[in-house]
Amino acid sequence: MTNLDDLLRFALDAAREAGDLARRRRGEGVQIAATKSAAADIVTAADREVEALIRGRLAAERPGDGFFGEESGAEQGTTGITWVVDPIDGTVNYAYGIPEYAVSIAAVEGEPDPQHWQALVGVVYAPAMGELFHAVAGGGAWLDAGAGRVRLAVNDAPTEAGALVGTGFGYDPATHAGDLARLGRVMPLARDIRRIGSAALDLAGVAAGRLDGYFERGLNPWDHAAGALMVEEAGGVVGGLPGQRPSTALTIAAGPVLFARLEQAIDGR
Ligand code: LIP
Repeated sequence: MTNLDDLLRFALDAAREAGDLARRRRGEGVQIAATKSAAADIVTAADREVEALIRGRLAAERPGDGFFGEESGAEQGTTGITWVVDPIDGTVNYAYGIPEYAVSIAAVEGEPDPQHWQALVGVVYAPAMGELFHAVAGGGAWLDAGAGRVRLAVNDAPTEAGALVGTGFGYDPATHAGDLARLGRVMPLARDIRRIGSAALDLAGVAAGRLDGYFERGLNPWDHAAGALMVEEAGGVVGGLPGQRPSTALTIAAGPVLFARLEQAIDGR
């Protein structure tokens, strides 16, 4: 039987150490190490160093677990647990000195595929903002900030003004027309939108009630693995294409009432 407390303890400790490393490297100056899917899709030396730190801790403390990370790929484990890691989510924010970036770490059980896995714990740590979001399956979603710990809950009471909706756009300019058309279908539901630049913090924001909802096309599993659990543990709903879980095709997160409205608007039905 997997001990959820052990998983959470590892995730919190690793996220704190990794996030503090990212913040130190940011202060020393960011080095762009490479680009990936498009010219705007950058990876910094810190992304790689932070992921290596997390993998090193896993190898030492949980050697049988699997790994699925943005920068160093996937490695099958023997325990049925896989760690899904985005070392610095919001990499462009990080490169520009915008504080909305986060280390995202999730432990999932079963096949390491978002359509099939069961998320057990999720941690999203924003070191520049001193905010540590965390959730355990069946144990709620929480924010540790300053000296306090508060339980998180999604907003699910739509107001006459409309919903505050987070979203994002892909790195590939060829995808922007479709993303903007999708946003155009959502705007009648919205009082305004926020483009925060980190899916993990968008999802944590929905869980915390800072956003009423969020949607984005083009996310990778490491972008949403931890934040999706937080939204669900905060009383929200997370999905993708109709009847599906989050995927690269689409991620939607909101309270139940707004989720249904967002799903319908995005699908254009
Ligand atoms: C980012 C996401 C963001 C999305 C960006 C990018 P990264 O992840 O967090 O929501 O709009 O295109 O995918 O690349 O910073 O890990």
